[in-house]
Amino acid sequence: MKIVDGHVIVCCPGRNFVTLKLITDEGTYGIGDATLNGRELAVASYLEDHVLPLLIGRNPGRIEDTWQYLYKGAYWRRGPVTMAAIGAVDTALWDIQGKTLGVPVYHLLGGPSRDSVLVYGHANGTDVDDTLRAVERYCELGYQAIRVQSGVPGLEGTYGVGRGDMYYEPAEPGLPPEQRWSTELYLDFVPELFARVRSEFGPEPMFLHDVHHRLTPIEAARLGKALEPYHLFWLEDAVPAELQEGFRIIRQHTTTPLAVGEVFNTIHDCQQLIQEQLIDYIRTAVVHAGGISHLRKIASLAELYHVRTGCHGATDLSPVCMAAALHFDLSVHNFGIQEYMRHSEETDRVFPHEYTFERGAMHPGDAPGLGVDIDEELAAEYPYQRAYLPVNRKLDGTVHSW
Ligand code: GCO
Ligand code: MG
Repeated sequence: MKIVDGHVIVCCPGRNFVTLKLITDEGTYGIGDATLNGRELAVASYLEDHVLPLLIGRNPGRIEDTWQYLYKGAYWRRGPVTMAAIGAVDTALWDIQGKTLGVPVYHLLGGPSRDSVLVYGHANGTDVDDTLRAVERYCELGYQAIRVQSGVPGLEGTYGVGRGDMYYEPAEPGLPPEQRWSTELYLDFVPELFARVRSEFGPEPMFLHDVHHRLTPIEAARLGKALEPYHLFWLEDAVPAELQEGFRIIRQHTTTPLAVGEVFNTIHDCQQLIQEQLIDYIRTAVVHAGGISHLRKIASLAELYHVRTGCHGATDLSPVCMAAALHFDLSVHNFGIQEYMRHSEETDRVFPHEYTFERGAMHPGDAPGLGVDIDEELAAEYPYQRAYLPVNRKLDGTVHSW
Protein backbone atom coordinates (compact mmCIF):
# COMPACT_ATOMS: atom_id res chain seq x y z
CA MET A 1 0.00 0.00 0.00
CA LYS A 2 1.19 3.55 -0.78
CA ILE A 3 0.24 7.07 0.17
CA VAL A 4 -0.78 8.67 -3.12
CA ASP A 5 -2.23 11.99 -2.03
CA GLY A 6 -2.73 14.27 0.93
CA HIS A 7 -3.97 17.73 1.81
CA VAL A 8 -4.43 20.09 4.73
CA ILE A 9 -7.86 21.42 5.69
CA VAL A 10 -8.00 24.67 7.66
CA CYS A 11 -11.47 25.55 8.94
CA CYS A 12 -13.17 27.62 11.62
CA PRO A 13 -16.43 26.02 12.80
CA GLY A 14 -16.54 28.22 15.92
CA ARG A 15 -12.74 28.16 16.23
CA ASN A 16 -9.80 27.34 13.96
CA PHE A 17 -8.67 23.78 13.29
CA VAL A 18 -5.96 22.34 11.04
CA THR A 19 -6.50 18.78 9.82
CA LEU A 20 -4.22 16.59 7.72
CA LYS A 21 -5.74 13.98 5.40
CA LEU A 22 -3.58 11.24 3.83
CA ILE A 23 -5.02 9.06 1.07
CA THR A 24 -3.74 5.64 -0.05
CA ASP A 25 -3.78 3.88 -3.41
CA GLU A 26 -6.40 1.50 -1.96
CA GLY A 27 -8.81 4.36 -1.37
CA THR A 28 -8.55 4.37 2.45
CA TYR A 29 -7.58 7.59 4.17
CA GLY A 30 -6.45 8.70 7.59
CA ILE A 31 -6.75 12.04 9.38
CA GLY A 32 -4.66 13.80 12.00
CA ASP A 33 -5.10 16.99 14.04
CA ALA A 34 -2.42 19.68 13.51
CA THR A 35 -4.02 22.61 15.36
CA LEU A 36 -1.68 24.98 17.18
CA ASN A 37 -3.84 27.65 18.80
CA GLY A 38 -2.99 31.12 17.46
CA ARG A 39 -0.25 29.79 15.12
CA GLU A 40 -2.41 27.53 12.92
CA LEU A 41 -1.14 28.59 9.50
CA ALA A 42 2.50 27.91 10.38
CA VAL A 43 1.72 24.20 10.85
CA ALA A 44 -0.47 24.14 7.72
CA SER A 45 2.44 25.50 5.67
CA TYR A 46 4.98 23.16 7.34
CA LEU A 47 2.80 20.22 6.30
CA GLU A 48 1.85 21.42 2.82
CA ASP A 49 5.18 22.87 1.78
CA HIS A 50 7.65 20.58 3.53
CA VAL A 51 6.07 17.31 4.69
CA LEU A 52 3.45 16.23 2.13
CA PRO A 53 5.98 15.97 -0.74
CA LEU A 54 7.99 13.50 1.40
CA LEU A 55 5.00 11.25 2.06
CA ILE A 56 3.83 10.51 -1.46
CA GLY A 57 4.81 6.97 -2.41
CA ARG A 58 5.56 5.87 1.19
CA ASN A 59 4.08 2.77 2.79
CA PRO A 60 1.57 4.07 5.40
CA GLY A 61 2.19 0.96 7.53
CA ARG A 62 5.71 2.18 8.35
CA ILE A 63 4.48 4.38 11.19
CA GLU A 64 7.61 4.40 13.38
CA ASP A 65 9.95 4.74 10.40
CA THR A 66 7.97 7.71 9.08
CA TRP A 67 8.10 9.35 12.51
CA GLN A 68 11.88 8.98 12.67
CA TYR A 69 12.23 10.10 9.04
CA LEU A 70 10.36 13.34 9.74
CA TYR A 71 12.07 13.96 13.11
CA LYS A 72 15.66 13.00 12.41
CA GLY A 73 15.47 13.63 8.67
CA ALA A 74 14.60 17.31 9.09
CA TYR A 75 17.83 18.03 10.98
CA TRP A 76 15.91 20.79 12.89
CA ARG A 77 14.28 19.07 15.85
CA ARG A 78 11.44 19.63 18.29
CA GLY A 79 9.39 22.80 18.70
CA PRO A 80 5.59 23.13 18.61
CA VAL A 81 5.25 23.61 14.84
CA THR A 82 7.44 20.66 13.85
CA MET A 83 5.99 18.34 16.47
CA ALA A 84 2.35 19.24 15.68
CA ALA A 85 3.08 18.44 12.02
CA ILE A 86 4.74 15.12 12.89
CA GLY A 87 1.89 14.40 15.32
CA ALA A 88 -0.69 14.90 12.56
CA VAL A 89 1.12 12.52 10.19
CA ASP A 90 1.52 9.91 12.93
CA THR A 91 -2.16 10.12 13.91
CA ALA A 92 -3.29 9.80 10.29
CA LEU A 93 -1.07 6.73 9.81
CA TRP A 94 -2.53 4.99 12.90
CA ASP A 95 -5.99 5.78 11.52
CA ILE A 96 -5.09 4.20 8.16
CA GLN A 97 -3.57 1.17 9.86
CA GLY A 98 -6.72 0.58 11.95
CA LYS A 99 -8.98 0.96 8.91
CA THR A 100 -6.78 -1.36 6.85
CA LEU A 101 -6.87 -4.08 9.50
CA GLY A 102 -10.53 -3.41 10.33
CA VAL A 103 -9.90 -2.72 14.05
CA PRO A 104 -10.13 0.30 16.35
CA VAL A 105 -6.71 1.86 16.97
CA TYR A 106 -6.72 0.86 20.64
CA HIS A 107 -6.51 -2.77 19.52
CA LEU A 108 -3.21 -1.96 17.85
CA LEU A 109 -1.91 -0.35 21.05
CA GLY A 110 -2.20 -3.48 23.17
CA GLY A 111 -5.96 -3.51 23.66
CA PRO A 112 -8.01 -1.91 26.42
CA SER A 113 -6.48 -1.65 29.91
CA ARG A 114 -9.81 -0.39 31.29
CA ASP A 115 -13.49 -0.27 30.40
CA SER A 116 -13.72 3.49 29.97
CA VAL A 117 -11.70 6.68 30.29
CA LEU A 118 -12.24 8.98 33.30
CA VAL A 119 -12.58 12.58 32.11
CA TYR A 120 -12.79 16.00 33.73
CA GLY A 121 -14.87 18.95 32.64
CA HIS A 122 -14.49 22.68 33.27
CA ALA A 123 -16.57 24.63 35.75
CA ASN A 124 -15.81 28.31 35.23
CA GLY A 125 -17.46 31.25 36.93
CA THR A 126 -17.00 34.98 37.21
CA ASP A 127 -17.08 34.77 41.02
CA VAL A 128 -17.38 32.08 43.71
CA ASP A 129 -21.19 31.79 43.59
CA ASP A 130 -21.22 31.62 39.82
CA THR A 131 -18.48 28.96 39.94
CA LEU A 132 -20.39 26.89 42.51
CA ARG A 133 -23.40 26.88 40.15
CA ALA A 134 -21.15 25.68 37.32
CA VAL A 135 -19.75 22.88 39.52
CA GLU A 136 -23.30 21.82 40.39
CA ARG A 137 -24.17 21.65 36.71
CA TYR A 138 -21.19 19.41 35.96
CA CYS A 139 -22.09 17.13 38.89
CA GLU A 140 -25.62 16.87 37.49
CA LEU A 141 -24.21 15.92 34.08
CA GLY A 142 -22.46 12.99 35.74
CA TYR A 143 -18.89 14.30 35.85
CA GLN A 144 -16.85 12.74 38.64
CA ALA A 145 -13.90 15.09 38.12
CA ILE A 146 -14.19 18.85 37.59
CA ARG A 147 -11.65 21.59 36.97
CA VAL A 148 -12.64 24.68 38.96
CA GLN A 149 -11.62 28.19 37.83
CA SER A 150 -13.09 31.44 39.04
CA GLY A 151 -12.64 35.12 38.35
CA VAL A 152 -10.50 36.70 41.08
CA PRO A 153 -12.15 39.62 42.91
CA GLY A 154 -10.47 42.85 41.84
CA LEU A 155 -9.20 41.45 38.52
CA GLU A 156 -11.02 41.79 35.22
CA GLY A 157 -11.09 39.08 32.56
CA THR A 158 -9.18 36.52 34.61
CA TYR A 159 -7.99 33.34 32.93
CA GLY A 160 -10.41 30.47 33.26
CA VAL A 161 -13.50 32.46 32.46
CA GLY A 162 -13.74 32.49 28.69
CA ARG A 163 -16.60 32.55 26.23
CA GLY A 164 -18.86 29.54 25.93
CA ASP A 165 -21.15 27.60 28.17
CA MET A 166 -20.39 23.88 28.01
CA TYR A 167 -17.13 24.69 26.27
CA TYR A 168 -14.50 27.27 27.13
CA GLU A 169 -13.00 29.38 24.38
CA PRO A 170 -10.19 31.76 25.27
CA ALA A 171 -9.03 32.64 21.73
CA GLU A 172 -10.50 35.85 20.34
CA PRO A 173 -10.91 36.81 16.66
CA GLY A 174 -8.63 39.69 15.61
CA LEU A 175 -5.55 40.78 17.52
CA PRO A 176 -4.82 39.49 21.05
CA PRO A 177 -6.83 41.06 23.87
CA GLU A 178 -4.88 41.99 27.01
CA GLN A 179 -5.74 40.91 30.53
CA ARG A 180 -4.47 41.97 33.96
CA TRP A 181 -2.94 39.84 36.68
CA SER A 182 -2.09 40.05 40.36
CA THR A 183 -0.38 37.08 42.00
CA GLU A 184 -1.16 38.55 45.43
CA LEU A 185 -4.94 38.74 44.82
CA TYR A 186 -4.94 35.27 43.25
CA LEU A 187 -3.00 33.57 46.05
CA ASP A 188 -5.31 35.03 48.69
CA PHE A 189 -8.41 33.98 46.79
CA VAL A 190 -7.90 30.39 45.58
CA PRO A 191 -7.83 28.61 48.98
CA GLU A 192 -11.06 30.43 49.87
CA LEU A 193 -12.61 29.22 46.59
CA PHE A 194 -11.76 25.58 47.29
CA ALA A 195 -12.92 25.84 50.93
CA ARG A 196 -16.35 26.85 49.57
CA VAL A 197 -16.32 24.17 46.87
CA ARG A 198 -15.48 21.36 49.33
CA SER A 199 -17.97 22.53 51.93
CA GLU A 200 -20.77 22.63 49.30
CA PHE A 201 -19.98 19.39 47.47
CA GLY A 202 -18.35 17.22 50.13
CA PRO A 203 -15.33 14.96 49.89
CA GLU A 204 -16.36 12.84 46.91
CA PRO A 205 -15.95 14.80 43.64
CA MET A 206 -12.44 15.09 42.26
CA PHE A 207 -11.46 18.72 41.81
CA LEU A 208 -8.63 20.12 39.71
CA HIS A 209 -7.19 23.60 39.30
CA ASP A 210 -5.04 25.16 36.55
CA VAL A 211 -2.53 27.93 37.36
CA HIS A 212 -1.45 28.43 33.72
CA HIS A 213 2.24 28.92 34.50
CA ARG A 214 1.64 32.09 36.51
CA LEU A 215 3.55 31.50 39.75
CA THR A 216 7.15 31.14 40.85
CA PRO A 217 8.14 27.86 42.56
CA ILE A 218 7.94 29.29 46.07
CA GLU A 219 4.55 30.90 45.37
CA ALA A 220 3.34 27.58 43.95
CA ALA A 221 4.62 25.82 47.07
CA ARG A 222 2.56 28.20 49.23
CA LEU A 223 -0.54 27.56 47.11
CA GLY A 224 -0.07 23.78 47.13
CA LYS A 225 0.24 23.80 50.93
CA ALA A 226 -2.80 26.04 51.37
CA LEU A 227 -4.87 23.71 49.16
CA GLU A 228 -3.90 20.48 50.94
CA PRO A 229 -7.03 20.38 53.16
CA TYR A 230 -9.22 20.36 50.02
CA HIS A 231 -7.55 17.30 48.44
CA LEU A 232 -7.15 18.40 44.85
CA PHE A 233 -6.82 15.72 42.18
CA TRP A 234 -4.09 17.97 40.78
CA LEU A 235 -2.67 21.45 40.63
CA GLU A 236 -1.80 22.13 37.00
CA ASP A 237 0.99 24.17 35.40
CA ALA A 238 1.82 25.83 38.70
CA VAL A 239 5.00 27.35 37.22
CA PRO A 240 6.48 27.69 33.74
CA ALA A 241 8.32 24.44 33.14
CA GLU A 242 11.22 25.53 30.97
CA LEU A 243 13.18 25.18 34.22
CA GLN A 244 12.30 21.61 35.13
CA GLU A 245 14.35 21.67 38.34
CA GLY A 246 12.12 24.50 39.65
CA PHE A 247 9.61 21.80 40.53
CA ARG A 248 11.98 20.52 43.24
CA ILE A 249 11.09 23.55 45.35
CA ILE A 250 7.34 22.95 45.04
CA ARG A 251 7.77 19.26 45.76
CA GLN A 252 9.75 19.91 48.96
CA HIS A 253 6.81 21.78 50.45
CA THR A 254 3.54 20.20 49.43
CA THR A 255 1.70 16.92 48.94
CA THR A 256 -0.80 18.46 46.49
CA PRO A 257 -0.38 16.37 43.31
CA LEU A 258 1.22 18.25 40.41
CA ALA A 259 0.40 18.08 36.70
CA VAL A 260 2.24 19.74 33.83
CA GLY A 261 3.01 19.38 30.14
CA GLU A 262 0.25 20.66 27.84
CA VAL A 263 2.77 22.91 26.08
CA PHE A 264 5.52 20.26 25.91
CA ASN A 265 6.45 18.80 22.55
CA THR A 266 8.75 15.88 23.31
CA ILE A 267 9.92 13.46 25.96
CA HIS A 268 12.96 15.69 26.49
CA ASP A 269 10.72 18.43 27.94
CA CYS A 270 9.63 16.16 30.77
CA GLN A 271 12.50 13.72 31.23
CA GLN A 272 13.85 15.33 34.40
CA LEU A 273 10.39 16.02 35.81
CA ILE A 274 9.53 12.35 35.43
CA GLN A 275 12.82 10.79 36.45
CA GLU A 276 13.14 12.90 39.60
CA GLN A 277 9.48 12.19 40.42
CA LEU A 278 8.76 15.92 40.55
CA ILE A 279 5.29 15.53 39.05
CA ASP A 280 2.35 13.16 39.34
CA TYR A 281 0.65 13.64 35.97
CA ILE A 282 2.09 14.32 32.52
CA ARG A 283 -0.26 16.30 30.26
CA THR A 284 1.38 15.98 26.84
CA ALA A 285 -1.18 15.66 24.02
CA VAL A 286 -1.30 13.63 20.80
CA VAL A 287 -1.46 16.75 18.65
CA HIS A 288 1.35 18.74 20.28
CA ALA A 289 3.78 16.00 21.31
CA GLY A 290 4.43 14.09 18.11
CA GLY A 291 1.37 11.86 17.86
CA ILE A 292 0.34 8.54 19.38
CA SER A 293 3.77 6.98 18.79
CA HIS A 294 5.70 9.57 20.77
CA LEU A 295 3.06 9.82 23.51
CA ARG A 296 3.42 6.10 24.13
CA LYS A 297 7.15 6.57 24.72
CA ILE A 298 6.48 9.36 27.21
CA ALA A 299 3.91 7.16 28.98
CA SER A 300 6.35 4.25 29.15
CA LEU A 301 9.02 6.42 30.76
CA ALA A 302 6.43 7.86 33.15
CA GLU A 303 5.22 4.39 34.14
CA LEU A 304 8.65 3.60 35.63
CA TYR A 305 8.38 6.60 37.97
CA HIS A 306 4.74 6.34 39.15
CA VAL A 307 3.73 9.24 36.91
CA ARG A 308 0.34 8.89 35.25
CA THR A 309 -1.04 10.49 32.08
CA GLY A 310 -3.55 13.33 31.99
CA CYS A 311 -3.76 14.45 28.36
CA HIS A 312 -4.64 18.01 27.47
CA GLY A 313 -8.08 18.11 25.86
CA ALA A 314 -9.15 21.73 25.53
CA THR A 315 -11.45 22.92 22.72
CA ASP A 316 -8.46 23.98 20.62
CA LEU A 317 -7.54 20.31 20.22
CA SER A 318 -9.91 19.04 17.53
CA PRO A 319 -12.25 16.03 17.79
CA VAL A 320 -9.59 14.18 15.75
CA CYS A 321 -7.11 14.65 18.61
CA MET A 322 -9.83 13.81 21.15
CA ALA A 323 -10.52 10.50 19.39
CA ALA A 324 -6.81 9.67 19.18
CA ALA A 325 -6.35 10.56 22.87
CA LEU A 326 -9.17 8.23 23.88
CA HIS A 327 -7.59 5.27 22.05
CA PHE A 328 -4.31 6.05 23.80
CA ASP A 329 -6.02 6.53 27.20
CA LEU A 330 -7.96 3.28 26.96
CA SER A 331 -4.85 1.27 26.22
CA VAL A 332 -2.01 2.78 28.24
CA HIS A 333 -1.54 1.16 31.64
CA ASN A 334 -0.55 4.28 33.62
CA PHE A 335 -3.50 6.38 32.48
CA GLY A 336 -4.68 8.96 35.05
CA ILE A 337 -7.41 11.16 33.61
CA GLN A 338 -8.36 12.84 30.32
CA GLU A 339 -9.43 16.46 29.95
CA TYR A 340 -12.71 16.79 28.07
CA MET A 341 -14.00 20.20 27.08
CA ARG A 342 -16.99 19.81 24.86
CA HIS A 343 -16.74 21.28 21.38
CA SER A 344 -19.34 23.60 19.92
CA GLU A 345 -22.16 22.08 17.85
CA GLU A 346 -20.67 23.41 14.59
CA THR A 347 -17.36 21.72 15.42
CA ASP A 348 -19.06 18.42 16.19
CA ARG A 349 -20.93 18.58 12.87
CA VAL A 350 -17.73 19.17 10.89
CA PHE A 351 -16.00 16.31 12.73
CA PRO A 352 -18.50 13.44 13.11
CA HIS A 353 -17.20 10.99 15.71
CA GLU A 354 -17.89 7.69 17.42
CA TYR A 355 -16.68 8.62 20.90
CA THR A 356 -19.24 8.79 23.67
CA PHE A 357 -19.59 10.21 27.19
CA GLU A 358 -21.43 8.48 30.01
CA ARG A 359 -21.31 9.10 33.77
CA GLY A 360 -18.10 11.08 33.71
CA ALA A 361 -16.21 8.65 31.48
CA MET A 362 -15.66 8.24 27.75
CA HIS A 363 -15.06 5.53 25.20
CA PRO A 364 -13.54 5.92 21.71
CA GLY A 365 -16.02 3.48 20.09
CA ASP A 366 -15.24 0.38 18.08
CA ALA A 367 -15.17 1.67 14.51
CA PRO A 368 -12.06 0.69 12.53
CA GLY A 369 -9.31 3.34 12.85
CA LEU A 370 -9.86 6.35 15.09
CA GLY A 371 -13.63 6.55 14.62
CA VAL A 372 -13.60 10.22 13.63
CA ASP A 373 -14.02 11.94 10.28
CA ILE A 374 -14.05 15.38 8.68
CA ASP A 375 -16.90 16.61 6.49
CA GLU A 376 -14.83 18.62 4.03
CA GLU A 377 -17.78 20.22 2.25
CA LEU A 378 -19.14 21.53 5.51
CA ALA A 379 -15.66 22.55 6.68
CA ALA A 380 -15.35 24.71 3.54
CA GLU A 381 -18.30 26.78 4.78
CA TYR A 382 -16.19 27.89 7.77
CA PRO A 383 -13.06 29.61 6.45
CA TYR A 384 -10.07 30.42 8.71
CA GLN A 385 -10.39 33.52 10.90
CA ARG A 386 -7.32 35.07 12.48
CA ALA A 387 -7.54 34.62 16.26
CA TYR A 388 -5.16 34.83 19.19
CA LEU A 389 -5.04 33.83 22.82
CA PRO A 390 -5.02 36.78 25.24
CA VAL A 391 -1.80 38.35 26.48
CA ASN A 392 -1.40 38.94 30.21
CA ARG A 393 0.12 41.91 32.05
CA LYS A 394 0.65 42.52 35.75
CA LEU A 395 -1.13 45.49 37.28
CA ASP A 396 1.98 47.64 36.66
CA GLY A 397 1.98 46.72 32.94
CA THR A 398 4.74 44.07 32.93
CA VAL A 399 4.08 41.19 30.52
CA HIS A 400 3.33 38.00 32.45
CA SER A 401 2.51 34.40 31.44
CA TRP A 402 -1.08 34.00 30.32
C1 GCO B 1 -6.19 23.50 29.61
C2 GCO B 1 -5.46 24.61 28.93
C3 GCO B 1 -6.35 25.48 28.14
C4 GCO B 1 -5.48 26.45 27.32
C5 GCO B 1 -5.64 26.33 25.86
C6 GCO B 1 -4.58 27.17 25.13
O1 GCO B 1 -5.76 23.09 30.66
O2 GCO B 1 -7.17 23.05 29.03
O3 GCO B 1 -4.67 25.30 29.85
O4 GCO B 1 -7.20 26.11 29.03
O5 GCO B 1 -5.79 27.74 27.66
O6 GCO B 1 -5.59 25.00 25.47
O7 GCO B 1 -4.58 26.92 23.78
MG1 MG C 1 -4.01 23.88 31.30
